[in-house]
Amino acid sequence: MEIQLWRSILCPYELAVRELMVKFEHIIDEHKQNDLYSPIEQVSGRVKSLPSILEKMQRKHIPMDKMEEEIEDIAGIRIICQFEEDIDTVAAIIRGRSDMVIKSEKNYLKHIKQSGYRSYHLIIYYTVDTISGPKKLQAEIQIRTMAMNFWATIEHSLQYKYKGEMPLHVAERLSNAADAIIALDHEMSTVRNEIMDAQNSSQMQSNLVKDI
Ligand code: 0O2
Repeated sequence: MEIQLWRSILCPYELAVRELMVKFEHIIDEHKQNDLYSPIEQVSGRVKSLPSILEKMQRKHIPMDKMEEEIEDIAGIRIICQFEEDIDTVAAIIRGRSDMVIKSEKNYLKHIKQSGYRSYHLIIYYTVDTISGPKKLQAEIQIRTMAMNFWATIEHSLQYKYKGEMPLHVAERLSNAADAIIALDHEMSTVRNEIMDAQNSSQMQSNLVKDI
């Protein structure tokens, strides 16, 4: 298929990623402005690359006319939280929004993937306004802690390096690291209240300085 045609298909997804990032970043700002602890620490987003879309179509035998329906993560948003408890809060915020309609949810925190991967995934329907009118599309939102993100980033790079043929000793190390990440997240949760108090008071101080 012509590259120009692909560009026009992916263009609304670019818009969706940009809009969604602005909206989630605004949630951080609103919390800060109200001297509240933000359950969202950081947001990133991407449109799936064309080689990655083509690879998924081939791997899952997806025909072109079903591509947008079956590849749910063409638009991808990643939300990073400080604590595991924040993940539920963020999911609840998304469920309560009028501009994002939940299609499905996958809880890889309760059902940890065999690789050791942990994260909370939501597939949403989201409508963007294009020059041809409104377009309803899907986006995947991944919610995870900083620690989970650290593990997933390293594991993703290793998966890429070994192209699905990860040596056993590397897979074992990653599995040990995944256990350590679970322990770290639990340990951090026990000091969550202290950290939240410290952050709230430093946020209030910086707001006071801005007001002066
Ligand atoms: P990228 O580069 O992030 O886009 P599939 O996409 O076929 O693997 P499915 O059911 O469509 O599976 O989606 P799933 O498993 O709910 O989520 C897919 C995305 O979650 C992946 O996208 C990764 O971002 C992340 N993910 C899922 N499993 C793992 C894992 O074991 N390790 C890591 N590091 N990430 C994982 P992509 O397209 O693989 O990559």
